[in-house]
Amino acid sequence: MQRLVDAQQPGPQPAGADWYDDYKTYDEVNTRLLGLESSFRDLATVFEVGVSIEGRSIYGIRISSDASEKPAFVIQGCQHAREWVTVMTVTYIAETLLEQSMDPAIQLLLDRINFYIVPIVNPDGYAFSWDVERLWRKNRRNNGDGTFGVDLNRNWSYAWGGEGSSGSPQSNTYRGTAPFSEPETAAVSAYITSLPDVRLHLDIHSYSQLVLQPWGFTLDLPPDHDTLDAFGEELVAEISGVHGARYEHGPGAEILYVASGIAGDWSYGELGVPGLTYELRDQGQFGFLLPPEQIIPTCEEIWAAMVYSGEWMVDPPFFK
Ligand code: 0X9
Ligand code: ZN
Repeated sequence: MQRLVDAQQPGPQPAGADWYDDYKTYDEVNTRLLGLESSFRDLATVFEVGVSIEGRSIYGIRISSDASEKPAFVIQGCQHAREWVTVMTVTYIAETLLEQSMDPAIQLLLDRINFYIVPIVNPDGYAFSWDVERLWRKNRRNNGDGTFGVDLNRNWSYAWGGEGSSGSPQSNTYRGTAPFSEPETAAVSAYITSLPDVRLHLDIHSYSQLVLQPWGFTLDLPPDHDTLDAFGEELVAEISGVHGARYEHGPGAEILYVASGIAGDWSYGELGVPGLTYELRDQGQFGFLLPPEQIIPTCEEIWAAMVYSGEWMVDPPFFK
């Protein structure tokens, strides 16, 4: 609402509105989360999910209108270091929930849902991607053989070790030595497990413009395929309604490739809740090096899907 008012008046933009004009570091994102917490004391709490292998905190922000027990909606970004637009988009979702908390539709979501939002699951990899190697993907585990890194999105416990993951430490899809061998996935999964009534878990990646439903580890269709597929269909429609970007949806194994030990399969297989993997912009023109001008359009289109998801989540056909 505030944005509408501002748009009609000449003068400065709302404080910090240009923050999404360019990518932000690990420290800058954390500072932003803390700023949101102090601007919205009644609605937001920053929490530490755990600590990375190099000792960086993995922060999340809990957003809701009160502290009561409610269905939980978990959104995480940046398991893969080089997927920078996911950090901005996941932070934007948190910020927009707060900024628009007086809008009746958003207020209703905040009354009914506890949002748990973690923009950077892989802080060491993210820092390394800024400081040393822009296209780094994995975490920064020293594998002891001269190679570094475990692919966090092959390290989740459900169907760990299967097709589409590697046992070779030098591989970009190295699964690690055991399920949840990595402090980052161990912490995030333990945190999610500790939450009552989780109903939806989104793992945000880039790029390719996809909404990936279960399963990742097998081409077999999941028991709730029809429900999940109808949900996926609505999500891509919401996304394209904003700026016209075309996303596809379907089971990950079918429309992308088979991958085992991924976050979304864990949520669905272990917790019994929909676990979706998003692949944000673009379709390969710039890939991971998405120009900063596309950050805000990406955030805006994914925001539309989040609002739809919240409404779906509190009364989903999935749970009937
Ligand atoms: O391979 C991955 O971890 C994800 N793609 S990415 O390019 N961001 O690395 C996809 C994970 C989900 N994939 C499937 N279900 N196949
Ligand atoms: Zn990824």
